[in-house]
Order: sequence, then C-alpha cells, then structure tokens
Amino acid sequence: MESSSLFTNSATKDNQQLPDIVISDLPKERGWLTEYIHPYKGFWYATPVLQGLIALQDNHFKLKPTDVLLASYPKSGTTWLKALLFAITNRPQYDFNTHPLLSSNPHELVPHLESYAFKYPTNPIPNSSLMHTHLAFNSLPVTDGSSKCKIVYVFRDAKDVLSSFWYFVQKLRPKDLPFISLPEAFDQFSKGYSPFGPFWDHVMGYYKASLEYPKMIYFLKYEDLKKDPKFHAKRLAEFLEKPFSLKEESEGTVEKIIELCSFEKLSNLEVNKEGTHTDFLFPTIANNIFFRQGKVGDSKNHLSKEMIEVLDEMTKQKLGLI
Ligand code: PAP
Repeated sequence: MESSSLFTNSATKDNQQLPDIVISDLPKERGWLTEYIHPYKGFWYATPVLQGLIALQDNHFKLKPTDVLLASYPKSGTTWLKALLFAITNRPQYDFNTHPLLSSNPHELVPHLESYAFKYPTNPIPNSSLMHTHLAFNSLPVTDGSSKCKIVYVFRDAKDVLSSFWYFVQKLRPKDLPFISLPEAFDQFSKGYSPFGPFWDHVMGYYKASLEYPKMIYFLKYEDLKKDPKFHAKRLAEFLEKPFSLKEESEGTVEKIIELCSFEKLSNLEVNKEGTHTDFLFPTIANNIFFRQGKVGDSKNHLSKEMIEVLDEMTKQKLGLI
C-alpha cells in the first residue's frame, strides 16, 4: 500500500524537531500485515501507521494529565493489559455481573491511537482517556517527561513475541500478499526490520524512560504479571493513583478483576469466541485471534534451537538484566 506525498507533515509549524515526512520518499521493506514498512526515527512502521502518526503530529497531539496510555510492542500482552487497565480505571462504574468486558472485546473498549488517527485523519485523537499505542517512545509527544499523563508499557520475552506475531500474521495477512515463513519472519525480526521494530530498541526506549520518569511510565513484564497478577494489579492501581481501598480489598475486588481479565475467562466468552470488531486495517477482525495460548515459553514449540539461541543472545546483549 503505497502512499502519496499528500501525507506531508505540517507539524513543523510549531514543532521544529519533527521533520516533514513524505512516505513515498522513504525506503521500504516487506510488511507483515501491509505491503510495506518504512523507517521513521529509528523504527519500522507500516504505511498506514505512519499515516496515522502524521495525522497526530499535524493535529498537535498531546497527552492530557488524565490520560492513561498503554504502550507495547505487538504481541506482548496488549489485550490483557487493555482489559486490566479498563477494569482498574473504571471500577467504580461497573458491576462484575454486567461488566463491559463480558460483552466487548478489550480492543473495542480501548482505542488504538495510531489506528484511530489513520482512520480519522482530520480528527485523529480518540475521545477516551484510556488509549493504546504500538509506537516507539521517541514518537510520542512526552519525551521530555513533563507530561502528567500515565504510560504503562508491557514487555514480553522476544521469542514468545515473535512466535505469537507470526501466528497472528498467518491468520491476518492479506491473501494477495505472498506467504511469510517463520524463518523469514525471524530474519526480519532479528535484524530489526519487523513492524514497529527493532523490538529491543522499542523495549529499551520505554525502559530507559521509565527509569528517568518513574511517575509517568510504569514498565511491566508479561511473565511477572503471569507469576503474580494480584501483586502487579495492585501496583498498577497505585501507579495510576487509584489504589484499591481496604474495603475493595476485603470485598475481593482485586481478585475479581484478575479473574475477569484472565486468559481463561476472556477467551471463553461468547464475544471473544464468535464476535468480530473493526480494526483500522481490517473491516472485520475476529476477536478470537487475540487469544491463542496465553502461556509463557510456548515459543520453544515453534522456534528452532538456532533461532532461540540468537534471540536469547540478542536479548542478553541489548537488554541485559531488564
Ligand atoms: P496485540 O499487540 O496485537 O494487541 P497482544 O494482545 O499483545 O496482541 O498479544 C496476543 C498474545 O497475548 C497472545 O499470545 P500467544 O500467541 O503466545 O498465545 C494471546 O494468547 C495473549 N493473551 C491474550 N489475552 C491474554 C490474557 N488475558 N492473559 C494472558 N495472555 C493473553
């Protein structure tokens, strides 16, 4: 999907650091869900994602102090965190028996920032204080740390991310685009030019920012959340300045939220087994493709020994002890 120079960024009017982007002038590589991805500020973005980013910049997008932004590399736990953040931030409003998560997929309840902006380029900012992005930290209007918004970043093991992403792509890749094998996807991912990649730079950008601006960014590992969801749900609520009260704790609210957002619960709901929603690239997307295994370490059943060694070594070198 090639864009034209119509998508020129005019945000430089009041923000000199943003260069004009003419997508058709940018280099391109094979996309996974779109025909092409292009480099922008050190990361590879699908053509429509860049179009959304440009629309946001053109409209001088800023995060408000009351905004909560979930950020993630794809397949790192987005659906789970969308559910948890929705349930935590909206908990006074909803009863657990009639909760919106019982009848809507988490992706319908928490808008995807750059997708929304791609779809509505003249009015690109979702009307929701809880949003999600796959953009790298350096593309957000918060890099100086002065924003009072809250950002939650979820990080997952590179091997599980790659295998989860590849299975997702098999289900969603448009049929008119050629098949991508797992070794081909591994090659792109490990060399850094997978969609939203390089994966390790994506993680590192948010990790460093979380150390520098701990009140603004909370960095969470999928694997840690799996191990102790109660502890992390409570910490998330504290970070969002909405700690669970003693009354809520005694009523079991934390446990109820964890149960509601669990893989077992969400993946077995009718809406997530049979339902669909509209995504920016796809008019209809089956809700069940966001629920596959929901396990830690499943990639060992899919990746070769060599792939595992390379990805582990890269993670060790690039992320160290994170
Ligand atoms: P996205 O970035 O495209 O929105 P995302 O939700 O991050 O996708 O990734 C989907 C993965 O999260 C799937 O992992 P798998 O392929 O290894 O199984 C999916 O199963 C898993 N997942 C979805 N919901 C949950 C949940 N409630 N708890 C744990 N894992 C989940």
